Amino acid sequence: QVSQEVIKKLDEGQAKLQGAADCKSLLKKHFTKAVLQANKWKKTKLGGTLLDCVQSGVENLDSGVGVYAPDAEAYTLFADLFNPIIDEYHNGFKPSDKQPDMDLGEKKIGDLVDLDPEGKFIVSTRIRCGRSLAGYPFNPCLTELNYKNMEARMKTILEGISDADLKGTYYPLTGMSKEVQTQLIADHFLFKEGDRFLQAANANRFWPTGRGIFHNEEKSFLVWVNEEDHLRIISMQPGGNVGQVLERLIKGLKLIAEKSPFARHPRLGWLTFCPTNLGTTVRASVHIKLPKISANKEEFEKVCEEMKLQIRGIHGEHSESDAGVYDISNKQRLGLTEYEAVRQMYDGVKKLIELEKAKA
Ligand code: ADP
Ligand code: CIR
Repeated sequence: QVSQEVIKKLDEGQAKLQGAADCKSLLKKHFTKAVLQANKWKKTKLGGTLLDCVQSGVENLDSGVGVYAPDAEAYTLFADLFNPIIDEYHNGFKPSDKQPDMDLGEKKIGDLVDLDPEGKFIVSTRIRCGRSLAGYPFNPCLTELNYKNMEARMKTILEGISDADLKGTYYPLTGMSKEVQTQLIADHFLFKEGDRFLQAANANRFWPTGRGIFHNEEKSFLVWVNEEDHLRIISMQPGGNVGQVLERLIKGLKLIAEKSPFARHPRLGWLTFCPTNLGTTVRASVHIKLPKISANKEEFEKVCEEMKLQIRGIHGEHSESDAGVYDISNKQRLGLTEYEAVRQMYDGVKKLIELEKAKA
C-alpha cells in the first residue's frame, strides 16, 4: 500500500513541475496528470514507488532528464513514464524496439585510428560502461549489508586480475584521506561526492560505505564501485587514441564479466539506475579544445546535436567548460551496439576537428 504521504508528495511534485516555467526536463514533459493518476498507487515488489522515480527531478528543476529507477521492475511497472523519456533521450527508441546483442567491435578496433596524432586538440579520451550485479536492486533499495557484501565481492574480483596492464588495487572511500580523494576527483579519475541529483534520488544512503575505486598503476583502467551504478568500468588515457582505449576496456570488462553475472533486460539491454544509460551503457568521450567553433555557443550546440553528440563541462555532467576544453561524447546509449556508440563519438569528433581546422 502506498502511503498518503507519498501520494501527497506525488500530487504536489507533479503540480510543482508543471508550474515551473524554467524547467526543461524530460520529466516535466512526460509526467502528465494522466501518468500521475494511473501510477501513483503502484509499488514494485521491492517497494519502489512513482515518487522514487521522480523525486530527483522534482527537487532539481534544472535536471535534463529527472528520473531514476529504484529497481529493475520500475522500468516496466512505470513504463508510462519511462518509455516516452527513453524514446526522446535515445533518438526514438520505441516500446517495440529491442537493444541489439552486445557488440564491442573487437574486430573493428583497427578502424579507430588516433583522432589527433599531432596532439593539438584532444587532451584525453575515456570510454566507460556501467553494470549492475545480478540479484541486487539499485541504490535506493540497497541495504547497508548489501553495500558491504557487494564491495567485498568486487574487491576480491578486481584485485584478482593478474593481467600485467590492468592489475591494480581497490581503494575504499571509507578511510581515504580528503587530500587523496580531492586529487583523484580533480584529475578526473574519481566520482564526485554529494551529487545533488543522486542525493535527491535517495542514492547516497550509507555513504561512503561500500563505495570505492579500483585502478591500475597508470590509472588507465578504473572501476567505480557503488556510485550511481553498482559498477562503472572505465578506460582512459591522454591523447586521442580511441582504439587503444576501447581495446583496454574490452579486455577489462571481459575479465570482470567472467567472474560476475550482470543484470540484462531482454528489451533494454544492460540495466542501469538512470534510463539515459540503458542498453550499451557506453559513454565514449574526449576532452577537447575547439576554441574557434565553440566561440559561438549556439552554433556549436547545434552542430553537436546534429551529430548526436552531447557536450559536458570539464568536470563531468552539470559542470562548466574550463579554458575552452569540452567533454564531447555520444549521447545515445540504447538501441545501437556498443561499437556504434563509440563510433558516434569517433565520427562526430573527427568532423568537429575538421570544422575547427577549416575555420580561419
Ligand atoms: P560519467 O562519465 O560517468 O557519465 P561524468 O560526466 O560525471 O560521468 O564524468 C566523470 C568524470 O570523468 C569527470 O571527472 C570527468 O571530467 C571525467 N571525464 C569524462 N570524460 C573524460 C575524458 N575524455 N578525459 C578525461 N576525463 C574525463
Ligand atoms: C539530470 O536529469 O540532469 C540528472 N538526473 C542526470 C541525468 C543523466 N544525464 C545524461 O544526460 N546522461
